Amino acid sequence: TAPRTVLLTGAAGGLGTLMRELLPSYGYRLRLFDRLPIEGEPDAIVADLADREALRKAVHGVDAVIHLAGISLESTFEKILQANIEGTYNLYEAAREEGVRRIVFASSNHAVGFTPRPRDGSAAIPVNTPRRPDTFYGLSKGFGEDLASLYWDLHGMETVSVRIGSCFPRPTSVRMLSIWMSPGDCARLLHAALTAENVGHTVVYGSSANTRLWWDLSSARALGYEPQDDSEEYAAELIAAQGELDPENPEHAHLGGAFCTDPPAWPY
Ligand code: NAI
Ligand code: 15L
Repeated sequence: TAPRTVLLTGAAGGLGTLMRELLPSYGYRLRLFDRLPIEGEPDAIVADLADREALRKAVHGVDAVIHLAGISLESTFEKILQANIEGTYNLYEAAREEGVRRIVFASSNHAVGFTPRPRDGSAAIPVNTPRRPDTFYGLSKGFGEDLASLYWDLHGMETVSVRIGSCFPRPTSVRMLSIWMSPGDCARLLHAALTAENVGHTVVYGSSANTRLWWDLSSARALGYEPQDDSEEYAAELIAAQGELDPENPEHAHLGGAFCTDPPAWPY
């Protein structure tokens, strides 16, 4: 089949850069969008999510959108409001106006970050666990999920909201052993989210098949996602350097980790 054209917002960021490398091998033709220019990509659309006209042109003629753009750490409410809440609304409105049928939304584990982390033997966190945002950032991800739900019910636009754990080339903390998603598995999950039929609005957790997994991957697997990686190969080294998670340490008590105690700040 002909490659599908997909708009990738946030294409200049960490995850966007990894996905620019991996997604074309699935046959996608990517159109790139970010506030920042991307070296070697003169055709990328350089615009802010506040620019509705630019968004409208960006989504014109695409088959689907992968929406990664936004503030990816904690910030002031005003900045989160503009980039993540209004920005995501602007993207959905542009997509509606241009008839785009499918969006994959980069939600985050921080939408439910104050959920106690499962201890040994306790049940995995389900996708329908109550929202417990740990930051204004996490709150904005809950907004995005509900916006996606509204646009499905009202306008028939489908979304897969992926509550991403930690997607980086390798896990760098003991917490990440439970929620890490390898870049290869991320590309597999995005491909499944773009191609599965009749998703309506589906919420999934985004991670590899980690031995120490804290959540339920069944809704992701139901899309056809088959994770290939497991963080366990990094476990011995990380535990030797950092120790096991400490039940007495508040930073280790919840899914969101340090976002619940001392959230990392968005630098701009
Ligand atoms: P990042 O911060 O590296 O990339 C975000 C990109 O969005 C940047 O290139 C930035 O320039 C762009 N951006 C920010 N505000 C914008 C605006 N107003 N208009 C246009 N572009 C704007 O973040 P990363 O790690 O690549 O994450 C991508 C997405 O995935 C984010 O939405 C993040 O919240 C989400 N996510 C990522 C996780 C991870 O492990 N990398 C975990 C959970 C969620
Ligand atoms: C996120 O939502 C952030 O965007 C990412 O930078 C990581 O901090 C990740 O969560 C995490 O929880 O490790």
